[in-house]
Amino acid sequence: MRDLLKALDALESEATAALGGADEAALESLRVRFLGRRGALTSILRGLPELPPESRPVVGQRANAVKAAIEGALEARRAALTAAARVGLAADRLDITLPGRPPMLGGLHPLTATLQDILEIFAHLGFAVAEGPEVELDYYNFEALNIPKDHPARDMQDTFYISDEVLLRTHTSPVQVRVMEAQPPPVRVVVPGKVYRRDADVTHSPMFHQVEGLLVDEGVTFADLKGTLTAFVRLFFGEATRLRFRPSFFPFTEPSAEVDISCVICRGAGCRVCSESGWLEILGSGMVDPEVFRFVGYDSERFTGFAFGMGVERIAMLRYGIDDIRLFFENDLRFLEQFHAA
Ligand code: 2NL
Repeated sequence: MRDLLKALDALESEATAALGGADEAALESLRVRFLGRRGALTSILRGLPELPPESRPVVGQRANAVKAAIEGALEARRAALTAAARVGLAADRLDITLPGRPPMLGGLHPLTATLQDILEIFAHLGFAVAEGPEVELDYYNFEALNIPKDHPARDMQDTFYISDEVLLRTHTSPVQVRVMEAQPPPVRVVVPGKVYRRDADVTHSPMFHQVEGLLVDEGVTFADLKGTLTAFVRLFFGEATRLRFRPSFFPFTEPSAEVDISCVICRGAGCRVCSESGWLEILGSGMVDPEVFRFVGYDSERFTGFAFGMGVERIAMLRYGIDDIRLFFENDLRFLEQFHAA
């Protein structure tokens, strides 16, 4: 009996010590070890009937007390671990009231927005969009547009040549020549795209964007040119905008006219943007020269047409009051973020 009581004492202190430092995972294996069907306590309780009758109540009561103590220690430890876990959860808890970091939103580049607006207006006026190669033959860029070999516009200073007959297009007109070659009149197209010229300062970039337009049909007159360009200008810059058609010269149009609009900044009063003149030049235009029609095989006795060309950068600079063309190509966010639509 004395040995059994000693063993129960040892069991109690061993179990309470082990449980005191146990983590969640150890708790169950300790329960099995000390209280399980094959544990020390169970075997002592099973052996009770073998003991002398006077020892049974003493050992039995002590064994039950040890069992209760171990169960108590087990429960206490489980409660302590649960409480600790709760404290941990509260400390780590996600604060869902904290405002999120807003994702950076992209926006249209000012040149893209300007080009889209220009094309949308001409689509509304019934023009289709045509595109063509940036690497072009001399024939389409110059020859078929009535720009002879000795013309100043063909000067090495202005054109990026790839070989004798191949170059980077200096305007999008060659696309219109290709359109006319490919289809008979009527033609009504606008041609957006990149063009290249050997030129670089605050208002010139070696690569810039143009939109040209071409309309060919029977009975087309200069009045159609004026009406179409007036409609475009008033839709783009506003109904109050005034226009001025000034005589000019292009090898591929006759007669030719440059179009000025009343200054979008000062409305004609005179300011820095319009050099105090009240007017801004925004595009070139004219009636297609019969010589161009001859190159593409159109009958110039039957058909007439008008054409025009504008620089997208120039129009965007006037529209937004930008004084340096290079800002469009530096991709500085401090510049670009100012064009994000409200
Ligand atoms: C300007 C002037 C212009 C054209 C472009 C053209 C095209 C063909 C035939 C005749 Cl296929 N003309 N294009 C005509 C007049 C002016 O552009 O100052 N552009 C920025």
